[in-house]
Amino acid sequence: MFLKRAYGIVIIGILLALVLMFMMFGSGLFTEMEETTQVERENRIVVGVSQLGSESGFRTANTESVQNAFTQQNGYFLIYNNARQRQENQLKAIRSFISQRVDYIIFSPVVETGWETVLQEAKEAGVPVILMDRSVDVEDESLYVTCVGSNFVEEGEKAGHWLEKELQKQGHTQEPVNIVVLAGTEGSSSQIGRTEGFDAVAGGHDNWNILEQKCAEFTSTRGKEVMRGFLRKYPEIDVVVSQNDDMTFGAIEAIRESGRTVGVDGDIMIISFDAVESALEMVAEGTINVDIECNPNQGEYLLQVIDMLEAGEPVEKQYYVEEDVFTMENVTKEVLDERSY
Ligand code: GZL
Repeated sequence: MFLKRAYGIVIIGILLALVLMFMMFGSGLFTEMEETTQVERENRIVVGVSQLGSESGFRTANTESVQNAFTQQNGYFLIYNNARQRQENQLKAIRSFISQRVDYIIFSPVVETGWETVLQEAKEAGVPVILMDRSVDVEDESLYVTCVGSNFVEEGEKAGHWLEKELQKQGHTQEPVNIVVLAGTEGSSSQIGRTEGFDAVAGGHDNWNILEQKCAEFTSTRGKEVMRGFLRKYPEIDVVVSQNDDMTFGAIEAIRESGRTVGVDGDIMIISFDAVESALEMVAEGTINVDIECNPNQGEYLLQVIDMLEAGEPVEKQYYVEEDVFTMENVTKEVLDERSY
């Protein structure tokens, strides 16, 4: 009995000693970490990045290009947040960056609207905001310094012009052309721009019937589900316009499950956007007819912009990244070997 009591006293003594040690050093440990972080931050340009999510191959490459640019070796301290496709998470992240007094905020807005208040807060706090990939719809354009991204209307027009040429080549200029559209995230500048651009071209062709445009959230799962619905609803589909490769992958699965074929020699033509490597392989084999590139490698462009701002040089309101259009004719082995995304 005595031994049990002694054992208990020893255990309690050890626990008390541990608690005491933690109180003495534990906080010091955290203070030390904070101080280290503070020291690290002081010597570098601090950039808060709010990425909208990780929904697609494009997004993964876009995130990698930013993380590869804003490195310690390049003199940066990167604070990164993934908003998982939710605007409220981006708003929280931006407010957190403001409270952490970062030097710059970079974000890819999941949708175009709803940013005025938080951008006004950043402006009042003196934190410059740079848009990446997508843009915002605000009255006061002084709320952001610049946007580095794609010309989505031009991308949509490229898709339309390719279809014009293809149908002319096939002598298919009078008969009805039945088109369905898998749209990206409703209200995103990529969905708005690509739709506007393609519709502008389609409006010049009375025989083009856009049967339906439906949101499939830029993901392959939703792309497959929405395409299945289109196939059930429309017996005659000639063209699928899919606003990103991930939705295209899902749509092709659904079309093949229905017993129909796709691509250059298939029942249904496939027009896609992004041109990630795995999609270009499908272009090369004739499964996807054309892929309109959307270049995710924006990190280097963003670095140059911040270098200019740091040097007090003026910057443009909009920078467009270079982009191409891929068909079987120009997806060579070299293109695939050199592809970084
Ligand atoms: C376009 C980008 C789009 C891509 C999709 O710049 O915003 O979002 O086309 C991604 O793959 O989800």
